Amino acid sequence: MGVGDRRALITGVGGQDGSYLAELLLEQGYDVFGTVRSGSAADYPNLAAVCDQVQVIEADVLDQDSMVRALRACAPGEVYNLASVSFVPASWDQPALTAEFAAVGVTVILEAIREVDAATRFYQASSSEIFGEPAESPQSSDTPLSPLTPYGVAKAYGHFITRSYRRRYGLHASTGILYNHESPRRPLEFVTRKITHGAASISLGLQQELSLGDLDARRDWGYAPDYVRAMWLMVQQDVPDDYVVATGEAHSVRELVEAAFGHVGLDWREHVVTDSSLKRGKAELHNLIGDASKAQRQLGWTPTLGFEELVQTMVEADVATLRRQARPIA
Ligand code: G4F
Repeated sequence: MGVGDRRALITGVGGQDGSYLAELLLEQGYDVFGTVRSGSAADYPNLAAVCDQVQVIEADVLDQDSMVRALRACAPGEVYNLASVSFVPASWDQPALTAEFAAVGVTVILEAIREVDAATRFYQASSSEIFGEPAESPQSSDTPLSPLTPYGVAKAYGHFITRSYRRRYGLHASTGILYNHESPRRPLEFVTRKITHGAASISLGLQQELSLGDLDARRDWGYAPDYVRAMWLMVQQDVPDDYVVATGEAHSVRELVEAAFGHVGLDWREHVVTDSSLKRGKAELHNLIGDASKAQRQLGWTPTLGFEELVQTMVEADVATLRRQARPIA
């Protein structure tokens, strides 16, 4: 297939990752299609820069007929399944719905691919949450799964069913076990964006304090545009496989707060309060650090942004957005 013939379908195209992936594929000369449950590209702020280039199809990952129709309508060579609940605490409030989207939905798409064109390449968004309480640290794609949260359990199903279809039916189906990946497009409930937006807002006098949960919690945080590049690289390989995508460095929430507030010249201790209702207690995950050496070796993938630069990029984006919003309309 020539470069000009390349067509890709992204489920969850309106989210952080979907929108960055759409931009990357458009740059590579793809025709990009995205499924949304309803509405048009213009309803998704993350797609603002590319909304007239991404062709949106209404389809539901829980409805196989609608996925079959979507695949027939755009005949993609590559399908990226990014549709899922993504906020982990919400998965405790809606565990069955989480399982439907993050687990059953994967099977629906794999079945639709088998029905329409089994040569279609498939990417499944797995997550470090599938390691839950890991038996080793750092984790690689060989580390046994031990999920703890409903989200992690559902993602583990999606991970295994993708491998199962790869083996049983020979599908070109890969999984990316992605560790936390952030950007200015991260919704505000996630801790990175909550902190960078909070620091920006306090520095502009728009907010006084910021409530957070466990400051000692640690995560391996990377930059979302780097991680969508890894997704694309996986799908370009001759042989499908599973890859960990991570920076290999963990930082605490306290370090994140220090970096964000420091960037706007504030002492975080004067503004951050802890709220025990935001702590996850026994549901908190520890020791999640990824070993991305296989992705580095086989895909030639390396992250471009380190922790400090990531925080700086996000704080600066939040300051710029808040300034723009505060400006009176002429
Ligand atoms: O930003 P978080 O909510 O992300 P979490 O739960 O690690 O999940 C993210 O990464 C996963 C791995 O890639 C994805 F699968 C998942 O979809 C999502 O993208 O929380 C990060 C850490 C946790 O340890 C949490 O306890 O920050 C801690 N934290 C401390 N205070 C807080 C807060 N998290 C949130 N959301 N809000 C707080 O006030």
